[in-house]
Amino acid sequence: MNIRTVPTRPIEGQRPGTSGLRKKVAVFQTPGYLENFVQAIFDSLQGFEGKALVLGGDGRFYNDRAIQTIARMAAANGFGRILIGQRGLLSTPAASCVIRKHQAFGGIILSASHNPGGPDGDFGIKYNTHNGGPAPEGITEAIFAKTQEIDRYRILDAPDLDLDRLGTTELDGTNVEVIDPIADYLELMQRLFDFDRIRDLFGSGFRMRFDAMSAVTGPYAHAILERILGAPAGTVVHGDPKPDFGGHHPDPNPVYARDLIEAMMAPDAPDFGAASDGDGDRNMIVGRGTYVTPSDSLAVLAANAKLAPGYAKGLAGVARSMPTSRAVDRVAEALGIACYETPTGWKFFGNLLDAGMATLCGEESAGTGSDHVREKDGLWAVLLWLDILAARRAPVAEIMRDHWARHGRHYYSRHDYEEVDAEAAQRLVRDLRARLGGLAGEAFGGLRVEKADDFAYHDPVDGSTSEHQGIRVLFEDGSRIVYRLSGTGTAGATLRVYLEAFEPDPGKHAQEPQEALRPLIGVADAIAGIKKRTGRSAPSVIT
Ligand code: VG1
Ligand code: CO
Repeated sequence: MNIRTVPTRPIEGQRPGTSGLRKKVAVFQTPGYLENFVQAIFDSLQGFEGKALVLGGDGRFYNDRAIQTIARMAAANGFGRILIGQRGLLSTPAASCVIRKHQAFGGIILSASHNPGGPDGDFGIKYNTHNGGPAPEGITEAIFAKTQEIDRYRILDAPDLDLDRLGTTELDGTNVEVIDPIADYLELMQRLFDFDRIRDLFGSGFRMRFDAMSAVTGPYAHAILERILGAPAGTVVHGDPKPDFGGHHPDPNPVYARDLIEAMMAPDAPDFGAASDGDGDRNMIVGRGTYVTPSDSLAVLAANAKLAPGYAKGLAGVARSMPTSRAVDRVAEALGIACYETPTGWKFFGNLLDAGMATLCGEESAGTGSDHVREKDGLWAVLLWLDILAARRAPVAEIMRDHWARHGRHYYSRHDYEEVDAEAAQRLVRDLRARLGGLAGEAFGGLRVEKADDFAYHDPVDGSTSEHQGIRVLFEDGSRIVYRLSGTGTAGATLRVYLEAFEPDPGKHAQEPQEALRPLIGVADAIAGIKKRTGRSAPSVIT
């Protein structure tokens, strides 16, 4: 077959964000856009000749075309094996699992995760390294540098691969293996959790609703929850992956997964509800009549992990992204284990997991995971919850009340101002940064600032430093406001404001979070001038 070297020129704006390169589908469809970025990935790597590459995505629009192109380029660049999920599908955590299990050199995951799909939606691509985790900043910056000097890419002239049929074919000396996207992942889950106990739970009449949001987790959830764990058919809803996610915004939060929230708040609600995002790495947990915030979920999982066989020996440590509430910190303290605070984005957990310093990690954006893979893992979090529920046989609401009574409650909410004017958003953050030195000691509506800073992370494993990771304002009463700009959007800027207030008194644990946080919400605007600067009277999404 024929390897073609195609001349090209650098394309602006190919810098990966919080989690890979994300752009509108139309941008990815412009000639050379995908090819340039993929070649830049390969150009920034060394020693992959003859080795394996894992390739798969969340099935969104353009997934199928991109896979064909990337496979031809990987073969032309000298990979020895390419492992592709059947029909081009691999959830992000399953891709991480496959990379690790088959000791691949790395993997390319096609997803814009929680961003909408379809021809007018978003597309994304990211590179994961040998440990199965998202490439750290050093590599993503090297990829970006290569995109700025690229002058050719290599691709094979070959007909399309048949991705529907399992098995191995050859592409000009490279073995292409179309693999079952579920098998390796399922095997791993069976090692971590007590499947018999969960089967008994379902057998006892326990009812669940899992909303796959027409995204990649559907086939995994059908197989694991319904076929293997014996949950009744119909437990999984929106279980067919669709290129446009059936018009859903595949972000599992109370706003975009409203259906599920309504079902869980109804008088005949199931015992347990959950949802996952476009690429299957996020999770939302809901009990009957009870929404569990991701930060609380992380804390509860950390406190109860020992009940699951995979974690029976206890946790080495826990880690959370900086804006995530400090509920898990209290659990770590009670357990006598370390708690690490990292910048937003799963790539920062990789070193801690590899070094055995943390076992469980989580983010307020509905990402939870452990050292079983190097990505956050939506279905894993749901299975860990199920295993805990099967062991404790208590309703979710009771588990939450117990948890707060023991550790105190962290009222928490995130307010997003989506697609605001990028210049105005950047100015807001710049101006805040300039005032940081003088904020300590100032009082806003009765709340006195104890400390304010621009979060910088010093990785305890590799010694690297990542600066400007979000502005923190800490108050004397233990409450906190964090401001940061999203790194995953594709239009304008998204300002995220994270609000947290601690309440130790069990007599005050039944408040509605927006009510409990009302004073802090006012202070957040008073400090940063959000309404005036963004021209928005209210956030676009409150979670
Ligand atoms: C968001 C979340 C962050 C998460 C990232 C990728 O980033 O806040 O916690 O790791 O998305 O998640 P940002 O920069 O927009 O705040 V996923 O499920 O979209 O890969
Ligand atoms: Co995701």
